[in-house]
Amino acid sequence: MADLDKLYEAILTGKLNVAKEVTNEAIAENIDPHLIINNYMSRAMEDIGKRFEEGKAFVPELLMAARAMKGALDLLKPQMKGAASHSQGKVVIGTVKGDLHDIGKNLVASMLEGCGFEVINLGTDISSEKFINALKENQAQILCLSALLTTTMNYMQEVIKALEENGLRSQVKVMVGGAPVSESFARQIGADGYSDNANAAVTLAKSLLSA
Ligand code: B12
Repeated sequence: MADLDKLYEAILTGKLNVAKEVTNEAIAENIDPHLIINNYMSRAMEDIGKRFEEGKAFVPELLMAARAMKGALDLLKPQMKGAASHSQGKVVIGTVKGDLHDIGKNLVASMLEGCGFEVINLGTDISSEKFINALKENQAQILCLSALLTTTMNYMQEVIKALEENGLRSQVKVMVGGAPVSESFARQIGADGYSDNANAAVTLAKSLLSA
């Protein structure tokens, strides 16, 4: 039996190999990837975040945890594909300029992919020009913007402005998220939707496209 508490512990303490080992065991046992991510992996990242905020963990520990999280998530990604038989729509996603946090954004991307969306994941530190080019190139219907810093969240508004300037605003639904982002901030900058977790992001994406 895969010991998922060991997976939680491995991410919390940044042990990549143990995290991968337990994840592979869980995959072999057909355990639902969403359960693994929501109940164990995300919880470990939340808890290392709390430790960091309390001064009990430091940047190297965060990086190790992030690496273990990413390693385990990469193994689970293919398990989440193929649930839907046809594409739900195209999504361009990225973390905005100046911001290097990508764990939450990658979770959102994986959940969307797992639920049948085609996802173009641009990475981190993405300028409005890059977002616009990717939207045009892929004719995507949804743009997902992530920011984890209070200093970078304002850049989301610049991206929305750039959409307007490029005549794309009416064709693209904009979803925003990340720890400092809120529903009221989303409304204030003119986004179409906000969610504080990856599961709700999928529901939101579906409802925006059916609206
Ligand atoms: C891990 C981490 C790092 C790692 C990032 C590794 C990586 N590859 O991502 C490293 C060590 C690199 C890092 C660096 C820094 N960090 Co940091 N980091 C964190 C930490 C502890 C956890 C973030 C995380 O991964 N959470 C887990 C994921 C799953 O949650 P999430 O990102 O919130 O995503 C969920 C939702 O928000 C939502 N979501 C996210 N994006 C989107 C997008 C859409 C469209 C939708 C719908 C939903 C959605 O769904 C996700 C999944 O459920 C946070 C603390 C915290 N509690 O958030 C600090 C934190 C964000 N960091 C902080 C700081 C200050 C920094 C640094 C400036 C530190 C420094 N002095 O160098 C640098 C900045 C580097 C940069 N330019 O970006 C501060 C920000 C403070 C602020 N008010 O701005 C925080 C809050 C810590 C703190 N309390 O001081 N950090």
